[in-house]
Amino acid sequence: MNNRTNSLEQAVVGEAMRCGADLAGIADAGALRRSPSYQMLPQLDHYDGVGTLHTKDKRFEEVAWPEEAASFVVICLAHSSQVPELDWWSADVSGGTEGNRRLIEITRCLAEWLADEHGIEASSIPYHIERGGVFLKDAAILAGLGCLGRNNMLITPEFGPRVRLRALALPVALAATGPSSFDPCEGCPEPCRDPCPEDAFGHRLYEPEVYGLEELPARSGVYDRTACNVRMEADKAQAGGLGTPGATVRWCRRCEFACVRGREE
Ligand code: B12
Repeated sequence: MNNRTNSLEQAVVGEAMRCGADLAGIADAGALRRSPSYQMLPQLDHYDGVGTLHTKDKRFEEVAWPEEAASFVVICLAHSSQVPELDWWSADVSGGTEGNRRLIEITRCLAEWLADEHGIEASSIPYHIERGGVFLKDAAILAGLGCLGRNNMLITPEFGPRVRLRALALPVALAATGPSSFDPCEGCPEPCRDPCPEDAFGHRLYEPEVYGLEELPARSGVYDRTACNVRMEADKAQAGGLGTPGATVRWCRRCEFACVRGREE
């Protein structure tokens, strides 16, 4: 946490951990609104992919958070490769995956504490951007939980990329707990990019001059979300579809598991 952090911020982070988070931090809503993903969003040709909800307007150029949101608590739940079932998607699990179900429980626990102990009415932020969700990796980076890696995922010091995220909006402006200077990717031979079955890191798609942005997907602008999504569609098809009762989708996590940071096996 930085110098400005006071006791309420510390108490919020501490309570998030008591509720079951493995990491937690606070991001400023103004900084998140200006973050790289929000700058890139209006410039994307289309916004689609596995799990995207189909609405009439496929371009989400407006931030659609609760109007009073002044800061966000970002919650991280570790998703070790030794507990892969946390990330398996099933229509029979509330929240889609066991990991997401737990994240929802943690934010509910924290929201109750904020209301009871501090009279702060927090709003649970949905996963989907098209339902008013926030870009969770940007929020986590601004909250000091890690940095953006060469596999285009949030890399934390403790668990590497093997975490999943959720956020709670607060109507009070708490001091941000980040960003941090942590950067394990500098000089790394990037083993995370090799195992991709769709070669999603194989060529440069985003140039700083075109997007007016130095902070590009996967750092150097090589991440191809369409190629990545092909694999995820295949994972879904292999399981018989997302909505099929009894079906379990095991998403590709090769770029995640190949990262050496925080690896426990
Ligand atoms: C849509 C989506 C997908 C789509 C498209 C992904 C994409 N990046 O475009 C598909 C279906 C392909 C997908 C795939 C996966 N996803 Co996904 N996905 C999402 C979702 C809903 C939104 C992401 C998005 O559209 N981002 C917008 C685009 C523009 O961002 P971007 O490509 O990442 O590039 C931006 C950032 O890199 C950022 N950035 C770059 N540098 C810097 C520097 C700073 C300082 C900052 C602040 C930001 C920043 O700016 C870039 C714009 O230039 C989020 C949940 C959420 N609400 O955020 C989960 C999420 C990102 N996915 C997640 C995961 C785990 C996966 C998969 C591993 C599959 C799986 N097992 O679930 C793969 C991995 C893909 C990869 N290597 O990036 C996790 C990531 C956790 C982590 N440790 O990072 C999230 C956060 C969901 C969660 N449950 O926690 N996903």
